[in-house]
Amino acid sequence: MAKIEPTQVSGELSAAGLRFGIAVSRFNSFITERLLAAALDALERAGAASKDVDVVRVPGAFELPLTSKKLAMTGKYDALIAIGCVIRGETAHYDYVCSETSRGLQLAQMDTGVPVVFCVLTVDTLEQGIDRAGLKSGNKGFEAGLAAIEMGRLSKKLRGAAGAIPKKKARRS
Ligand code: INI
Repeated sequence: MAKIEPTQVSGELSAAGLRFGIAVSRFNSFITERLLAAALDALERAGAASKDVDVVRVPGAFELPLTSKKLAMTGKYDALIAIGCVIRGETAHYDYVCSETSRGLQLAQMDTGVPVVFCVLTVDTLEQGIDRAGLKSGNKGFEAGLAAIEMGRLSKKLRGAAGAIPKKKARRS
């Protein structure tokens, strides 16, 4: 059995003092507004203040990456949440919107260093979307809120460079 005791680093689920930006797609708003409500609920329960949360609406999921990147570049936010819902249709449109949205959101966080939580449902039917926005499968918006808090806290810690990670006292042998 290994005796090594690594330093453990993670982000606490406390939102007090953290600033959040949320980009929400108006396309399929029946779903996205429910995801948004649950994300806000998570932030509020964890102590976020109204003044520290901004909500920006965009036409569709495809517009989430650019908007998230612009929000990240303001330097105002500890974490962002991108909320959308793409429902498969009869053409390949769904595939383009899904792949470019996920790729763009990943690029936005990698380019800026600001965590961007992926809260874009990619579903085959409206029913699958509803299930994930407060029915059978819980609410992915709430999960996204928690992920944003954890990543916002973690990023703050890691940004603080070496001093942010607690040093263990050397054990006397
Ligand atoms: N946008 C969505 O957010 N969800 C969809 O299901 C969707 N479908 O199916 O077309 C969708 N399309 C619009 C797209 O995101 C852009 O807003 C549009 O192409 C303008 O750039």
